[in-house]
Amino acid sequence: MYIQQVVEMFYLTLVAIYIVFIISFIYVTSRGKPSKMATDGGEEEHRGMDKAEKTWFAILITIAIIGNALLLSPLIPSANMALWTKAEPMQTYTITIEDYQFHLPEKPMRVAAGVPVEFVVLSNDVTYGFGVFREDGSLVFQMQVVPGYENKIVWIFDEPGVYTIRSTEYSGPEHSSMVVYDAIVVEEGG
Ligand SMILES: [Cu+2]
Repeated sequence: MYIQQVVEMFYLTLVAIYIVFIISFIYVTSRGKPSKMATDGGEEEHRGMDKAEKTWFAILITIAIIGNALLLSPLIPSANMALWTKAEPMQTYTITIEDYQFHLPEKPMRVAAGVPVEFVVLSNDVTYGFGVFREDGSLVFQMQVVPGYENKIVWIFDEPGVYTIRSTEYSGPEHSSMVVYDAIVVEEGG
């Protein structure tokens, strides 16, 4: 479990509790209650919030807005990382593709979970795809690799494991052979 997930879970729990609280407040205050001005019959009910309840309701909504603004604030590290700033890569790997072959700087490329890593992928001939897959074959991410450009992606792996690289764009007759098993090893990290 990484710190960002802990902070997010804490935030979502707070939001859930608050929503339940506001719904209860609305429910309780909207039930009919005997009017204070009830005349001799005493059967008159008045529905909805009275003035003090409306004030409390406005305070609740204000707290929700301010609390939300604070929790998504860039002052909080996880919000900062998730919403406000680009992750600064701690590591960069430059991969070249030529003649339907991936040329990795080292095999496997070792990265730590939870740490931003940058992949720069260059093509010396045609357009390829750079796709990273989990052991079960599901896709983590992919990008197009266009010749003449520095194709870059910054990724934070959240699960340790061994990952496979495949070309995800049809590039020619040898496209289907473009696979590197065990290309990336993600280790338990901070
Ligand atoms: Cu291909």
